[in-house]
Amino acid sequence: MTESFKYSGGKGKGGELHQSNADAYPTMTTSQGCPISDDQNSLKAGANGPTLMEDHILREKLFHFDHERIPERVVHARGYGAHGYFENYESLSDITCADIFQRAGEKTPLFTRISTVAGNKGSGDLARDVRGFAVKFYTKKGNWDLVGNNIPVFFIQDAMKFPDLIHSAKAEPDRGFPQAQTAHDNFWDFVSLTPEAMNMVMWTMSDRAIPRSLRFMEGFGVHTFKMINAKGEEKFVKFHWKPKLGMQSVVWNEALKINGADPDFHRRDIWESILANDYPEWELGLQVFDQQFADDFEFDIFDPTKLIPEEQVPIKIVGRMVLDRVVDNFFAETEQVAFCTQNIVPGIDFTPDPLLQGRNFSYLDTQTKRLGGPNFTDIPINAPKCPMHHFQQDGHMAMNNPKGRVNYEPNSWDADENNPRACPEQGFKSSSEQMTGDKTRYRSDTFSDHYSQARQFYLSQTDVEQQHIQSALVFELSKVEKLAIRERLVSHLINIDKKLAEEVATGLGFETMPAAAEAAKATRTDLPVSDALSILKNSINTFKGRKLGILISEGFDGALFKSVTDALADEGARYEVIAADIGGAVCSKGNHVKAQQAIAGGPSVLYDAVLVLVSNEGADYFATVPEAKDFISDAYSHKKFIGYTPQAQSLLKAVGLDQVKDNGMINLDDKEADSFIKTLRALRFWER
Ligand code: HDE
Repeated sequence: MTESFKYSGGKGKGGELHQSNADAYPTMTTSQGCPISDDQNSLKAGANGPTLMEDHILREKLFHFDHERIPERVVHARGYGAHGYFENYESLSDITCADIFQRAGEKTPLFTRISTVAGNKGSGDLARDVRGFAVKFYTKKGNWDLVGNNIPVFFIQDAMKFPDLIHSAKAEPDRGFPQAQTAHDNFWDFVSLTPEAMNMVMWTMSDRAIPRSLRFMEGFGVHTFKMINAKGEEKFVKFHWKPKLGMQSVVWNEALKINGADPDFHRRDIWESILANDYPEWELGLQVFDQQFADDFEFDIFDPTKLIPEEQVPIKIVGRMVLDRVVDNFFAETEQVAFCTQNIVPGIDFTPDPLLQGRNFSYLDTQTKRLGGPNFTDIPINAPKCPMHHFQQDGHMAMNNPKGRVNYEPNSWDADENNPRACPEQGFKSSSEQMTGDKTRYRSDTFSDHYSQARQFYLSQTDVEQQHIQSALVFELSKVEKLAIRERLVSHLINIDKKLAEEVATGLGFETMPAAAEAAKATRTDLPVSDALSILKNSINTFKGRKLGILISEGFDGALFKSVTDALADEGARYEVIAADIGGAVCSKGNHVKAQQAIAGGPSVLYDAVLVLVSNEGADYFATVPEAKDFISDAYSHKKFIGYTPQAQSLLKAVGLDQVKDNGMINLDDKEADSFIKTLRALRFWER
């Protein structure tokens, strides 16, 4: 049955469609509420005459349209947000008096926005990049913004260098490209002259920078913060988000192809999973430590280019974040949300981390520019959900205007809700700290070890992950034109791991190795491997939340289709059907199955694994279709599991895989659907 569309209406003299407010449609008005009689034609002097200035309806419509854009974020322009809640597992009153952590089981509403950093608003989701991971908790004692990344360390140690870092990473200023990628001279020039960036460079060249889904990556607060309890006792804390469905990334060649096939891959995935009630979920973890640990630790805890391995300070899981509601309006919520690192609440405090200190200025400043004035805090997505009472007033777009006469303090007017006073007991108190020292521009020498943790990260990876880092470095540096920059970067790699440096040098076709970069501090070789730093060492063996692509043709095996899709549902996984055309196909039993993709628009890069469910004739046909051949050969080279039945033989032959018998190629004739799905839990067949 075809779906019916409401497009009925009368025709104008030019044949244009005029839809009217019949059938219970509301009346269209101007933004002043004036009803509109004709939304197709402007007011003219005669049918072929010029448009009249008097046409207030046209002028208002164009005026508003002309002002639809606001400046995109200087960084993190491309992002996607959703609503949800934080559920606190147990009272943390021994560590913090932050209201959100006081009561077990309490839920606090929140809004989360995940983003790439370098690309413009319209850039592709699969850029090799850090992901921003920003959460706004609407607590009962004010908004707390935890504005982190999916990588626990940062490129630089001082806010002074942030504009330089970002200028170097974004499109080069003369040519305006490349877009959303660091594979160009300026970025590698800057970082190769900034050795403190090396730890983060290892992370951004790793699979962490190309997540399969925003649901399958960790998040980190990065800086060390403080928590303070009601007695005034202080602890240091680092924040972690652990994805419920484990971590997973794509391979680089796949990322490049996804960006072409579906540049909205990550945002679509969030949208679809929430609408399917398969809610993205993370647990919040804290690394809590004291001054003694800080004094004993190998690095300065205020240096944001360093992390604290989980093996040294275990993570205490304290609650979970569930994203269960998509936005009603992308602009109003995802675009207008204004995260500010300085939005904290009693019980949490800053540390002197020089990056965090700089951010506390920058975010408020940038939001004022982006959203047009100081009243952006009244936009619903930014407004606290707890009572607010203050004497700030007026300014552009003032919407939340206090009543009454009193707008200053001290005053001698009566107590009412428009006459707030400070609360010495429960109000925000900065932790007291003794500070001494000269006023100086000085980088602490406790920040000078640039390579040891980069080495620790690299050595903590599996062989497969190390190879990915090598290839990523070779890929990026191959796009760098200046040989001296390539060499300079390799000279740093020698200080991280000699073998890595040699592999990259070989990949770049160097004839001789450069000398090692001069190190401010020699690389420590005694840091133990940290398994927590690897994605693959932490796989959780599930296909839940993943997607199988099922390629069908006319006459496919309907019974097998049913058993596989039933098993997928039991696993909590989803599937899409890909067919010769979007009409789908009729199975051997005569049942029609709709397709979600035609083969030309549904490449296997969009799926975690594929199943080729075709008849003999279907296989013969697909063997002549280039996209169908890519479907299989890409899945194979991206190390995906490929399920098939013997009928697929001619298609497999067409891509040279008919004789391949590795354990990632699964003949469904020999295997039950359930056990096929169990095999998929490994996510990739890396041995291939
Ligand atoms: Fe940001 N950063 N940043 N940043 N950042 C912004 O704020 C800045 C840094 C991060 O989804 C901007 O609203 C400075 C570290 C996220 O809306 C801006 C420094 C980390 C987001 C800004 C840093 C981040 C931003 C741009 C060095 C991880 C997106 C537009 C001192 C811990 C939030 C805006 C969203 C956004 C400045 C470093 C994360 C310009 C000056 C480190 C997730 O204010």
